[in-house]
Amino acid sequence: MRGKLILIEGLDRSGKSTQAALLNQRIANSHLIKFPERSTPIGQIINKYLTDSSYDLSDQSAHLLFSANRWELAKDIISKLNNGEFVILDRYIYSGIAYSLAKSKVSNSSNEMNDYNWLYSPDKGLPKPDITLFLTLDLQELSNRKGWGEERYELKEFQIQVKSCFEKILPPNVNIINVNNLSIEQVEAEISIIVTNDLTNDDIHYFT
Ligand code: NYM
Ligand code: MG
Repeated sequence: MRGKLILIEGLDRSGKSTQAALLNQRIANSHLIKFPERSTPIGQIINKYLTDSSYDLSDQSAHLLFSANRWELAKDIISKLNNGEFVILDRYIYSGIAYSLAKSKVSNSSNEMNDYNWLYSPDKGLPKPDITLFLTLDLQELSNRKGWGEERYELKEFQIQVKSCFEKILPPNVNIINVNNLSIEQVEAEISIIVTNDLTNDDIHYFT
């Protein structure tokens, strides 16, 4: 039986990485992959872009690099799934589309950055998650959360755009969890129910 691909997407400061790590601990035989994966050749460029505000890339280049970073790991993900291992993703193609789309809302950017099909097409062919979760926060709570400001995109005003862009582009079968008033343990329990209810056995799916 192949392993499952489980994606946890969410707003910055929604507790996404904490939950991805907890789920990874709980499932035997699973691997956690966080995107961007900053250690690869392309990941190193992305890391510089995110952490060094004087290192500028065109919006299109940055978008394509985030996708290329997923392609750097695609083979590895597929082979793990075929080996019966679970793979838990912390961010994936929906972050790619939502952040780029949000950029186009806050600046006068080019047509491509506002074009869903253009933004989506480099990710076509990547393995598609069996389960997609999205951790969201109310706008008020988003504004209250601490810890903004270290990296590119970590601005409250920008995050409000990101939230609305995610809401436009998430797939119909996404499991949305509003984490506003929930403890880490409560979110963990909700995720656990969704994941265990959804383990049918079929072939790996791909984005088309
Ligand atoms: N990000 C992440 C993108 O803009 N496009 C993508 O495809 C992905 C995977 O990287 N603010 C952005 C969202 C985050 C930033 O991610 C770094 P993290 O999870 O904070 O390390
Ligand atoms: Mg971050």
